[in-house]
Amino acid sequence: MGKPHIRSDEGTAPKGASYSTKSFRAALPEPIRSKGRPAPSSVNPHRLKRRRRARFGRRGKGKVKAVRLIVTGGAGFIGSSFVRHLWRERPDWEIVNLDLLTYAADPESLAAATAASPKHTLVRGDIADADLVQSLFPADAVVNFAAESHVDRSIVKPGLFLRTNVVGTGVLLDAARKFGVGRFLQVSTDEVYGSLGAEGRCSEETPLAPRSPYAASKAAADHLCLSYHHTFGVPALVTRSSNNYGPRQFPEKLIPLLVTNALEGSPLPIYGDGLNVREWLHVTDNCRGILAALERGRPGQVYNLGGGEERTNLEVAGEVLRLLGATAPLIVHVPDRLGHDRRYALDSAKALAELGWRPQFSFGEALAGTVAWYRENEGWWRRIKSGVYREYYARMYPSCVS
Ligand code: NAD
Ligand code: TDX
Repeated sequence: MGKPHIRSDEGTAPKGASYSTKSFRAALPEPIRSKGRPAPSSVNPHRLKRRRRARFGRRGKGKVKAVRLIVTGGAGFIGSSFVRHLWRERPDWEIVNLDLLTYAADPESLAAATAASPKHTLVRGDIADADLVQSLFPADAVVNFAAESHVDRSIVKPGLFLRTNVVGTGVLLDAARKFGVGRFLQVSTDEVYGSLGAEGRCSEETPLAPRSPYAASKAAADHLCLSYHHTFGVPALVTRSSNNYGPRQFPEKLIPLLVTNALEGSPLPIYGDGLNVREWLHVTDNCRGILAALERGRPGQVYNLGGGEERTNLEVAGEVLRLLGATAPLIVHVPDRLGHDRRYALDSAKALAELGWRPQFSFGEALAGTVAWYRENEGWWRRIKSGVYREYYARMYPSCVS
């Protein structure tokens, strides 16, 4: 298969690597077996094959049925991008999308996918609601995006992060254990490794050292997933990506906040000295990595998905202003985030070696495409910014509000 088809609203032209479309079933790796359980004394390979097929591709009359996938948080920024990605790349998959539709959700972003693919069902509900979650099974696989995802909000109100990110993930794992799934993929973050100095990168072996309530809740969820694999044989695996950017990101996160503020002619708030470093990954590249891990990753494993492009926050702000041709001195230094992590950087060699994944978008080009998307979709972000967001903004950035 050639290059992925990427619609213009998903970013600018990819750098050019190709992406395999091996089918979910054909690409499945090792048979699922708990690390803790002894291997069967004699394994008949034909039986294994049958068992594997039975788990992943439930059979109809002589025909392998399409995969039934539970996606959680699939109305959020990355989750909805993943659903649209599947709609293009795996159109025969049935997707049950469980999302609480919090402030961060954008169900309209799924309208086109739903219209074009009747196999997508959006269920409004909480991943911590065990009865509801169990009612969605059986399923061939689960991909868990659902989370409270903003570090600043976790500093204001940590409890919600524990409930959704930790308890919610536990409820999903219990259901996966009870009903049996082919894969359980937990979408995680580079933040679980903690803060780096100027040098070095974190590999999957780096000990976790989360430093914000958000990061701690994600680290706890990662540990839970891997413990369910080790203890119960749930075929769980984890991807940890670096900072995502792209169209339809809620304007509380750095890049959409900078772009939309600049479009409004408002100040661009930069925390502290602005020299904190993040590694940027286009959301479509993350979705490609998640699908590759789902299909080709090994249960019990972690895969880092880093964009490979580090920038200080001041560099990002400068680039946004340049792309918009803004001449006014809009950058404003505001008080630093509590416990602000200095730098994140991932070593993503394992994802390249085992999944054949590497990012396709360059930050320069894809940031231009992202900025263009916000410029062309003013209605989308103005609607968000006119609601309760105003109160949030005034609370978080008092010095930027006149
Ligand atoms: P987001 O905040 O845009 O979306 C989160 C989605 O989860 C929303 O649609 C929300 O309604 C839903 N949700 C929240 N609580 C829920 C609950 N209790 N039950 C069901 N649904 C619920 O987040 P995002 O940026 O798309 O991030 C998705 C995942 O990727 C998260 O797990 C996040 O930790 C992880 N991640 C994000 C980034 C990033 O840069 N944004 C980087 C690495 C990892
Ligand atoms: O107004 C701001 N000013 C500012 O200087 C905001 C919102 C952020 N920042 C800084 C803080 C960080 O150094 O920009 C950097 C990026 O901030 P965020 O967009 O809030 O991202 P970050 O805290 O790095 O976390 C993100 O990446 C990892 C996502 O929000 C997480 O969900 C993901 O797990």
